[in-house]
Amino acid sequence: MSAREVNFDGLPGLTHHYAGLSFGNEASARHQHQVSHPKQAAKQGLLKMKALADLGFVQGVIPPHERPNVAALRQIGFSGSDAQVVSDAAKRAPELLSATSSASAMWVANAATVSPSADSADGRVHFTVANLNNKFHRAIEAPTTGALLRAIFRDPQHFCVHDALPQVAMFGDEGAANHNRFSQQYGDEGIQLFIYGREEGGGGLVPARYPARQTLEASQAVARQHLLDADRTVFAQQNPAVIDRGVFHNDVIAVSNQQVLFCHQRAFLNQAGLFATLREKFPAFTPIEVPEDRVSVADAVATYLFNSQLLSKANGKMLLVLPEEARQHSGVWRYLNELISAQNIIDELRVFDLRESMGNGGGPACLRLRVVLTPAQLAAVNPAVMMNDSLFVTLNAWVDRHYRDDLTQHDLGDPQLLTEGREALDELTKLLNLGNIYSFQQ
Ligand code: SUG
Repeated sequence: MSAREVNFDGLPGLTHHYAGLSFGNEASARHQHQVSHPKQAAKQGLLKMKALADLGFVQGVIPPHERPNVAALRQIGFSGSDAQVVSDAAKRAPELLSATSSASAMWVANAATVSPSADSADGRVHFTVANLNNKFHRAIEAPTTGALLRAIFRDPQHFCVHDALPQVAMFGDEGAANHNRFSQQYGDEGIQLFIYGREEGGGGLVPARYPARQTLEASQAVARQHLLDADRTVFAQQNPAVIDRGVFHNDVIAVSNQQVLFCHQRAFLNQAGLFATLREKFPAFTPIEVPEDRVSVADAVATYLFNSQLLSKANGKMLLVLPEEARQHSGVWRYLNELISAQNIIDELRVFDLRESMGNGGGPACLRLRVVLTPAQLAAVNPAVMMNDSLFVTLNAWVDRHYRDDLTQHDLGDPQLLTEGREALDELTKLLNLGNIYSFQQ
C-alpha cells in the first residue's frame, strides 16, 4: 500500500462561544455575543469525522485545549486561586476571560504546517506548530498544540514536531491554512506552495483594512525547518484585496489535492505567474479557477465554498466536502452542480452542517489537519485517536456527559465551568491514551 492523506479534525471544546475576537474574520465579528451551543458544535464535528471515516477515508481526532487558560490569565496579572483568577477576570476584564476561554484550537488547519516524508531530506514527517501570533486568543494555543501533536505522532523515527516560530510579528505563522502541496500520488515527492499575506522586511503590497496574518519570513522558516528542496518549494502572496474582503486565511479562497488547485480567480497576487511556475515545476498541475462573474469573492466568503475538503476517492475521482451554507446559496450551488458535469475530476459533493463552527469562520477545511502518511507511519500514530464506530460512540457519550447545551460570554465567569472542563479533559486523555498533557494534570 502506498502513502495516503489522513485528516485529523479538531474537536470543539466545552467553552465554544462567540466572542468576536478575530478582526478580519467577518463571521467572528458578526456573531459576537450570540448564544453558542458547545454540545452541538462537538456533535457536528464528530458527525463529519464519522461520515468521512465511513466512506473509507482515514480520519483522526485532535482533542480540545484546557479553557479558560488560567496560566495565561495569571501571566497578565490575575492572581489567587484558580477560581479567583476566573471570577476576578470576569469582573475586571471580561473580554480577556473570553479570549483565554476561546475554543479556537478546534480549527486545526491552524495548528501546524505539515510536510510529508517524501519531501523532507531526512525522510520524516515534519510539523511546525503555528504561533498564531496575530491574535492573543490564538497565540496561547501553541504549547498545548505541541504537546498534543507529540502525544499523537510519538515516534521520533517517523515524526518531527517543531515548536512554534518566535512569537513576534515578523514570524506570524498560521499553519496549514496557508499551505498547499501538489503531487501526482501522495507518496511522490511533491511541490509545496506556501502562501503569505505580507513580507515583514519588504515594501510589497499589503491589505489596507484587515491584517495579513502570515508572513513570508515565517513560511521560509518553516520550509527550512522541514528540510525541503528549494527547487520544489514555491512562495506566493495572497491577493491583499481579498484579505480586505474577509479572506483571512488562504484556505478561505483555495484548496488543493494531489494535482488539483480549486480556487477563486482572485485568490493570489499575480495568479497567472504563479500558475505558470507551478506548471513548470509540476506539469500535471490542474487549476480549477472559479471566475468572479460566477462566484463573487463576497459569496465565496459568505458560503465558504473554497473552505472545502477535496478528497481522493477509490474510483480515482475527487469528492468535495462543503458546508451547508454553500448549498443554501442558489448561485453557488448551481455553479457547483455545473462544475460536476463540466469536468471529470470532481464527481461528488457532500454537505455538512457545521453551523456552530461556521459562526466563528471555521468551515470543513479549517477543522482538519492533513497529514500524508505511509503505511509504516500510519501504524506509528497513536491508534486511540483514529475514528471508528466505537470511538464515535465513546466520544458522543463523553460529549453528552460533559458539554453544556448553551453558552454565553457571561457563563465563562462561572468557576464551575473550569472544573467541568478539567474533569472532561482528564477523562478524554485516558480515552485517547494521550498521557498527562494538560497543565492541570502536571
Ligand atoms: O482564527 N476564528 C478563527 C477561525 C479559524 C478558521 N481557520 C481557517 N480558515 N483555517 C480565526 O479567526 C473566532 C473566535 C471568536 O471570535 O470567538 C476565531 O478565532
